[in-house]
Amino acid sequence: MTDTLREAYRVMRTIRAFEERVHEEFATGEIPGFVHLYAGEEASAAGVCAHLDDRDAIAGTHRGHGHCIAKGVDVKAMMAEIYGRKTGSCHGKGGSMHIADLSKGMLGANGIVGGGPPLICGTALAAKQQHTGGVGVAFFGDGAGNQGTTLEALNLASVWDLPAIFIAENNGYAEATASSWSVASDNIADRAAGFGMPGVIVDGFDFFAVHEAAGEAVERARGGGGPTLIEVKFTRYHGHFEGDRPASLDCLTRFRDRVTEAGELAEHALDAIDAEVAKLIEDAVSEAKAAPKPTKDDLETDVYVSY
Ligand SMILES: Cc1ncc(C[n+]2csc(CCOP(=O)(O)OP(=O)(O)O)c2C)c(N)n1
Ligand SMILES: [Mg+2]
Repeated sequence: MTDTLREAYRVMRTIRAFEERVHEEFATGEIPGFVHLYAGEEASAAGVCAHLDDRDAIAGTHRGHGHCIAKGVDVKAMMAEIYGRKTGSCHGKGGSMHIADLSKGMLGANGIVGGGPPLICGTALAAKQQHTGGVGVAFFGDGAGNQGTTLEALNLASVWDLPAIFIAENNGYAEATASSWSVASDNIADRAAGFGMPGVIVDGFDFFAVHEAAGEAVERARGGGGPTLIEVKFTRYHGHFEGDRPASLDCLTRFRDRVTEAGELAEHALDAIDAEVAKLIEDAVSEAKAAPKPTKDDLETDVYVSY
C-alpha cells in the first residue's frame, strides 16, 4: 500500500514538475511548435494508469504529457522529443502533440481532438479477440466529447462489448468555449446511459476518487463486463479570490494532506520524492538541450511501416 501511494505521488509530482519546467522553457523560445500543459489534471492520468500494465493501451490528447508519464514513457525521451531532438521518443519528429511509445502501450498524444476514442476501440477489440486480458483507455476533453468520433466510439465499444474505458477530462473549456454552454447534457457522464454503459462522475482533484472509479471500470472491462465512461471534473485551479485556500483544488496538496494525516506516508518521504523528481527534470532538460537534432539523412526514416 505504501509503495502504491508513493508511486502515485511520484507520478503526479513528475507530471507537475515536467509541466512547470516546460512552461518556463517554452517562454525562452527554444521549444519548437505548440505545447499544451496538463498541470492541475494530474490525478486523472495517475489515478487511471495506476491500474494499467503492459497489456493495456491508452490514447492521449493534445494535452498529453501527463498521460505519457503516467503510462511509463521515459521522461528524458519525452523532454528530448519536445525539444525536437534525435534522442526523443519519436526521434524528434513528433513534438509535444505526438509523443508516442508503443512499447509502453502509449498510442500517442493526439493533435486531432476526438482522435483517441476510435483508436482504443481497435486495441480493445484486439485484446478481446486475442484474450490478453488487456483494456484500452481513451482520455479526451469536454470539447472532444462533442465530436462524432467520440460518440461513434462509445457506441461501437458498447455494441462490441469491448474492454474499453473512456475518460472525459472536463476542465470546463474547449479553447474559449465553456462546456456549460456547449455540452448538451448536464454531465458528459449522463450520455453513457444512451450507449448502454455505466457513467460515473468523479472529482478531478481527488486522486483517490479517480483511482476508485477507474479500478471498478478496469476490473469490469477485464472481466468481460464491457465499457465504462468516467467523467473527471476539474473546477477552477485557483481559488475564488487570491488568498482563498487553494489546497482543495490541487491534487498534490490534497494527496499530501490525506496520507500524512492518516499516517500512511511521512512528510520527509514525500519531500524526498520531490527532490528526486526535481533532479530528473533538471537532467532531462540539460540532456535534451545537448542532444543532436535530426539531420537530412533522417528525413525518410520512421515514415513508412512494414508489416
Ligand atoms: C478535430 C479538431 N478540431 C479542432 C481542433 C482545434 N483544437 C485544438 S484543442 C481544442 C479544444 C479542445 O478542448 P477539450 O477537448 O475540452 O480539451 P482541453 O484543451 O480543454 O484539454 C480545439 C478545438 C483540433 N485540434 N482538432
Ligand atoms: Mg476542456
